[in-house]
Parts: sequence; structure tokens; C-alpha cells
Amino acid sequence: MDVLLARPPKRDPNQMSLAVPPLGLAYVAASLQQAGHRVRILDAAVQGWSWERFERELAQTRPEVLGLSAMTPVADLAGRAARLARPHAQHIILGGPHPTAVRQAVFQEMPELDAAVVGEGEDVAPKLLAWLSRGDGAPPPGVLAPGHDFVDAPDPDIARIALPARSLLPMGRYRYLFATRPGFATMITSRGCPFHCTFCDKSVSGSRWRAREAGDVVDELEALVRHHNVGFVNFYDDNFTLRRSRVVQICEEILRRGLDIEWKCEGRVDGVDLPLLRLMRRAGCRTIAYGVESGNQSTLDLLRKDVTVSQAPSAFAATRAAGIRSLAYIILGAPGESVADVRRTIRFCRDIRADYVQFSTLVAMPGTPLFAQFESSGSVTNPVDADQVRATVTELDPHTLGRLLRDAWTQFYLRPGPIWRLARDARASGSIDEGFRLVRGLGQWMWAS
Ligand code: B12
Ligand code: SF4
Repeated sequence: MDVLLARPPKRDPNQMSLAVPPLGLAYVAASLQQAGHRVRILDAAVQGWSWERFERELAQTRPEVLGLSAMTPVADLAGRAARLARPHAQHIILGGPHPTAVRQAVFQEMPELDAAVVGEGEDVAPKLLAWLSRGDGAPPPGVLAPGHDFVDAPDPDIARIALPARSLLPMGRYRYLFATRPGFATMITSRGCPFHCTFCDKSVSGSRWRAREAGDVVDELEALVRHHNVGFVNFYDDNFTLRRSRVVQICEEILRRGLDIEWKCEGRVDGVDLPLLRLMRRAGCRTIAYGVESGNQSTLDLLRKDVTVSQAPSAFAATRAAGIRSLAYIILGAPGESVADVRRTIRFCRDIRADYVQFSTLVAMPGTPLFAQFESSGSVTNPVDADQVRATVTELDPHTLGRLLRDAWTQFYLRPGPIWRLARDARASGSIDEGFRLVRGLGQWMWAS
């Protein structure tokens, strides 16, 4: 079949957002190609396409199958794309965290869909296309279809699935502001996470941690360097550092092959130590993003983070000592937090000397334990977030929390140190536009307050 996998245009063309490759679509594309389908990926968001141009493209190409992906905050964009595509595409299918979390309810939100995939799509997508072309019988496991019962599909074996079809992506257009070099790609070397943080949606990959072998990981890195001129890779695994021995093997293999690559990964503050960090630095690690979340222990307990406040300072000190930059993910204003508690967390980010911080409020996404536990109590606007207004769970007045959030961003970044670091990394990564837009956006927010 002729398949078009598409990331729709942005909500607002001037919106600041990370230009990260749609890795899920690229994985699905590779498995559909293996099954003999003709696949194209259109990343209209990163190409800066308007919605009119996107619709024209659909009308001209008239794909047999249009495949879309959705996270909850951008599910409305997938819905808009499906509406526009309905007269032109024979079948419209959706995958990603949103349909996985909301299941059959997705057909009320997007009645134009013919089917949706729950969970990881590599094994399910070819079976779904076979079912669509047959046109009868029950849908295969892993597929939601209106009027049919749903049966779960097993996870694919990540040691055997095909590498993402990056040759279908405009690889030269992707950027990451905090990259230390131009030529950017993302990778996933493990899936699933055994922890239980209440704000985290693990519906796609679940709790069973499944990891690829070190040699296989470094083969993919090597291919990125050779075939796509990649200089910096962002490992988007939920828990890259979960098994220390595997991280050691990956680093040693990078060093053994003399690969000239720099990278970032995500980690937990209880999962690193200085000798490991030093080895990671030698193997090219330049930034680690930690889920610090809060400087208040009661919030960490509420979020079931399973770490203590005191673990963050030591992890950040060790990261600095190893010569690696640190990024802290922070949640402000969780239930039980007062204005003073929020301010303590903002100070905490300076005390631990994080190089970068990403401040958010607590959002209850479908698919998270939080969603069942709390109702959102108001909307808070995040100054630098791509999709800015978020239904937030908090006991604070949402307006007050919005101001605190804005203060957190501006007070942290509008200082000589972070501005210098941003300018340095934006230049090195070729993301000067993004860096400039971030600083300008923050400046405008400070001016407005
Ligand atoms: C990279 C990433 C981002 C990137 C961009 C992602 C992108 N695709 O463009 C950035 C940094 C921009 C981002 C931002 C945010 N993210 Co994010 N992100 C991730 C992360 C870490 C990795 C995504 C990835 O590449 N996964 C690997 C691929 C292989 O998996 P996948 O995309 O799910 O695709 C598989 C299946 O879903 C399915 N599939 C997907 N699409 C399709 C399409 C078809 C047709 C088919 C058949 C199958 C299929 O098959 C794929 C292969 O198995 C995930 C966590 C995770 N481990 O997945 C969170 C995650 C997706 N993000 C999440 C969230 C909440 C956010 C933010 C709201 C965070 C914030 N506080 O602001 C923002 C919102 C963005 C926005 N625009 O508003 C949640 C989504 C929850 C939900 N219910 O939607 C996740 C799951 C994190 C979590 N555990 O809670 N994110
Ligand atoms: S936030 Fe990180 S550690 Fe917590 S459950 Fe999600 S992926 Fe796992």
C-alpha cells in the first residue's frame, strides 16, 4: 500500500518548539517498509508548512493510508489533520501515547479515524494494514477500531526491530538547543521503566525495562555518524542509566571504536556516581537531564519519585566534577505546596548549580496515576512551552502559580551565566534562532510582569 506518515504543521508557525525527529513514525515506517509497503514521512512541523499547504499535499498525493501520531497535548493537531485528510485518504490511522492512554474514547475526539494502535507499533502496524486491505474480520491485537473489541498485543522484541527509517526524514533540519555540536539525531536504546512516578505516562512501553545490547546501540551510533553526519545524539530512553554495567559497556564500545560523537541522556539522581560519569564524559556524554522535580521532600513523596531531596546535590556535584552539563526537570506548585515551597524549589535549582532547568507545572495526563487521583484545578501558561496553556493540578491560585513559573524561568535564565551557556550551545548546535527566541521570549515575559 502507499502509506504517508505525517507530523502535521505547528499550531502557530511562530511557536517555539524543539525540532526533534518523529522517532515513533520512523520506527513504524521501517517496519512497514520491511513488510513491502511504499512509505513516505512528511514532517510538516519541522518544514514550517502551513495548514493550507498540508491540505494541498494530501489532496495531491491521496495516500491509501495516512498514519498520524499523537501525544495528548497535541492530539487536537492530529484531529485537525485527520479532518482535513478525510476526503483525500482511503484509511486514516493513529498511534502514539494519546490513543494508547485514552483507548476507544479517541474515536469520539476524532471520528475521522478508521483505526488506532495501542502501544508500540512495529509489529502491529503491518498487521493493521493487512486487515485494512482485507476489509473484513476482527482487527489484529493492538488495534482499536470502532465497533470492535480490543485485544492487547505483546511488545515487539526491541533487539530485532528494524532501525528507524531516518532516510525518510529531513535529518538536516533537526536541532537541539543544548546540543554541543551540529548534526542532531535522537535514539532509543531501551524501552519501559520500572518506577512509578505518578505524573508519568508509561502506557506505550510499560514497566518492563527492555534494553538493547551495547554493540547494537553503538552500531546505530556509528551509522548516524557515517550516513547522516550526526555530531550529537540525544538518547531519549526513559532510563538510560538504569543498568550501570550496560552504560559502561556502551561507553567502552564507543571508545574502542574511536567514534567521534557527543551525546545527552536522561538519568535519575540515584543512578549515577563519579567513576561512571567520568567514563561517560570520555565517551562523549556532554549533558545529562535529571528528573529532580522538586526541592520539597513531601512533593517527591506525593509524586512517588522514590528519591530524596539530598540525592540531587550529590548527583549534580558529581556531574559537574566529571565535566558534564546538567539539566534539571522541575515541577512547581504540586498539591500541598505553598508559595514559599515553590520559591524553595526555585532556589534549590540555583543551589545545586544546574546548568539548565526546565520548569513545568503538574499536569495530569491520561494514562498517568495522577489522572485517576486528582482533577485539574486551573490552567497555567508556561512561557516557553510549545503548547502553552496546561490544565494544572495545584492547590495554589493558578494565576499566582503562573507568575511563579514565569519568575522561575526569568530569574534562572536571565543571568549572565545561563545566557552565556545558552549562547555558547546555540552557536555550537546551529540553533541560534531557537536560542535567540528563548531569550527574547523570556525578556518579553519579564518586561510584561
Ligand atoms: C522525545 C519526547 C518529546 C519531544 C518530542 C517528541 C516528538 N515525537 O516529537 C519533546 C521534547 C518536544 C517532548 C515534549 C513533550 N512531551 Co514528550 N516525550 C518524548 C519521549 C521522551 C520520547 C518519545 C520517543 O521518541 N519515543 C520513542 C518512540 C519509539 O515511541 P513513540 O513515539 O511512543 O512511538 C511508538 C508508539 O507510540 C507507536 N506509534 C507512535 N506513533 C504512531 C503512528 C502510527 C501510525 C502507528 C501505527 C504507531 C505509532 O509506535 C511507535 C514505535 O513503537 C517520550 C517518552 C517515551 N519514552 O516515549 C515523552 C512523552 C511522549 N512526552 C510526554 C509529554 C507529557 C510531553 C510534554 C507535555 C512535556 C511537558 N511537560 O511539556 C511536552 C509536550 C509537547 C508538545 N508539543 O506540547 C508524554 C506523553 C503523555 C501523553 N499521554 O501524551 C511522554 C510519553 C512522557 C511520559 N512518560 O509521560 N516530548
Ligand atoms: S518519570 Fe522517569 S523514572 Fe519516573 S516512571 Fe517515568 S520514566 Fe520512570
